[in-house]
Amino acid sequence: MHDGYEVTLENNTSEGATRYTRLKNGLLGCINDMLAIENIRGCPCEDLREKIETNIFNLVVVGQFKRGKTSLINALLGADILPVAVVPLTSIATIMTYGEALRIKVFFTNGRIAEIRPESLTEYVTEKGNPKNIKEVSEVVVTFPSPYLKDGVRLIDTPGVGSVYQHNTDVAYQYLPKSDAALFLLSVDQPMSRAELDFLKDVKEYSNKIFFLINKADYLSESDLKESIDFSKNVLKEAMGAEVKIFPISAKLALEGQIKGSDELLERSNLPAFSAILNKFLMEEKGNVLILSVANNLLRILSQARLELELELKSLVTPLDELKKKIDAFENKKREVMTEKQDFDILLDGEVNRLVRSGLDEDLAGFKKGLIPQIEAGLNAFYNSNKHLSLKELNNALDAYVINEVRQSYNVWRAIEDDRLAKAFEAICKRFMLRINETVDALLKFSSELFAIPFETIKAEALWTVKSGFYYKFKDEPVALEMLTSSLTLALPKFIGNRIIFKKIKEYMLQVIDIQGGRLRYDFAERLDKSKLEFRWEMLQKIEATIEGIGTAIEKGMNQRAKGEQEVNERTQTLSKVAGKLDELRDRLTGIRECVDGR
Ligand SMILES: Nc1nc2c(ncn2[C@@H]2O[C@H](COP(=O)(O)OP(=O)(O)OP(=O)(O)O)[C@@H](O)[C@H]2O)c(=O)[nH]1
Ligand SMILES: [Mg+2]
Repeated sequence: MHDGYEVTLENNTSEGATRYTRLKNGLLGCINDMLAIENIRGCPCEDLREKIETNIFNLVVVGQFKRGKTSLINALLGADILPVAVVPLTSIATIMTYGEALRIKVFFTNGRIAEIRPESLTEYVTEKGNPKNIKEVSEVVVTFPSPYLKDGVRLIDTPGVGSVYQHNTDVAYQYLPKSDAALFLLSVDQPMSRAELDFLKDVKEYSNKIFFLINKADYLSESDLKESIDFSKNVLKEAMGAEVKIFPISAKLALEGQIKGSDELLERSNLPAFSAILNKFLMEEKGNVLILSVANNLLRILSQARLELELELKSLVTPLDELKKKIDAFENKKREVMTEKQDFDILLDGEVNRLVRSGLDEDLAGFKKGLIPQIEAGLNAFYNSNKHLSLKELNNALDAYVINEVRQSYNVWRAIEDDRLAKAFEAICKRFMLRINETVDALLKFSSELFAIPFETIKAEALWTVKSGFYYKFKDEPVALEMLTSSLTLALPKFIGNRIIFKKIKEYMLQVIDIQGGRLRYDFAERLDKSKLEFRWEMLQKIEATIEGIGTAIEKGMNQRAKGEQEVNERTQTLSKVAGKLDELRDRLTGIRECVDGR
């Protein structure tokens, strides 16, 4: 199984990542040097540093049960960390992320977190060790020192869909919306099925990018493999409405190759070739965007610092009465900007409220409408197959059924809605940030013209801090919601028949759907409100910092002047040295920017 089927496979596994690391380190170096310059305010640089350091690429591995998803993750990491088996196994999502040592944390649905030993992993993430998730695990996070994860790549193993365990399928769905790419795994020993295609339809809807892999290629001869690929390719072409690439791999050979240090096995597994293409995609689609926008934002900060420096220089030499007039003009402009600032505030409030009403509320109502008949149908079937139970047992079983179904369905909806709201919120913030930047630029331009100083405005895409953007919070926190608990049993009269229980359970189902919907709505609305407040604070800070920066620069100049000619000369010299440093940093950043542009 070699190349030649779909693409010319380049053997440059780490080239993309290395280049990204180099550019990233270049930017971090610039940030450090900028922080050492007194004229530059630290905070925006620190935020940008955080942005680079916490950048994450989420890769979700999905597919039918037993296609080799977990094996693929082990192979990518080159270690036998996650349990694999011949029966449907993975039941909980596991997130692999970079860390100095192998450490495993289990997050439970009630918010508890426990660190466990690697040997015990099976007891939590597999259907066998944790049947129907009786241990109430929400997800597992494994840190591991693999170079593959070093640049912020996170690999997410999901349970296989389509097995007899419906709850496993639901878990897989929760991880799609925020993935940067989904790795959709097929296998040569199972021709593509209807269920696989149905699943693909959803993956297509929720995932930003899909890579198709056909695993266990080691089972087949080269000609059989080609036939298998051609078959899947045709089926996929129809499903996707376009030609797709399929990468044949063998997770088994790849892992063996890594463990034995055999390049030959690795080569045969075809995994290095695939991961090279995957890396290239990640770097180009996401890495470059990040590098460019951080570089531009830093250039903005530099350009503003340069202007402030020139303003100080000018106010060292401008005749006093002329300077006073200029300060008055600046004060007037400042008042104008302050009014604009208030308008922003009101508009932002309005937009976020609209998002809650016509985004969140409508989505929730729509979801509930579809959910009721769906759970009702399941409940009917469940009731019919459990009628033989004693009343008490029946009651408990129905109760548990409702709770579980409602909880799971909402979990899936929550993940999708979270992504939808975050994107909408991000769009609002971006729009506002652009306008704030324009206002800030106008103020800087005004000052530069007032003092006849050249000034370069730099357009930079809005990057607000990771802290405030809930968009980037991908399951970093345990689920903050209280989970549903059962309460039906309490309300039952003593003499009661099957039918009455069934009637009551239906009422109960509606209540539970309402309660859980209400909780999620509250959580979303509160998070949106918090995010809005943080964003607003940051946005207003930006304007105020600009006003203050200009004001302080002029003031400094005037104060130095009052001290006499020698002071003025010394200050002039210091400032021109700083100007040199600023220019040197500007050149370095422009270099980084060109490196990305001319990739
Ligand atoms: N021959 C061969 N077997 C493989 C390969 N990859 C995985 N397997 C086997 O396929 C079986 C399933 O592998 P898993 O990695 O557990 O599959 P999965 O997709 O994670 O399964 P679920 O978690 O149940 O959905 C195991 O017996 C693996 O050893 C491969 O490349 N070649
Ligand atoms: Mg698995």
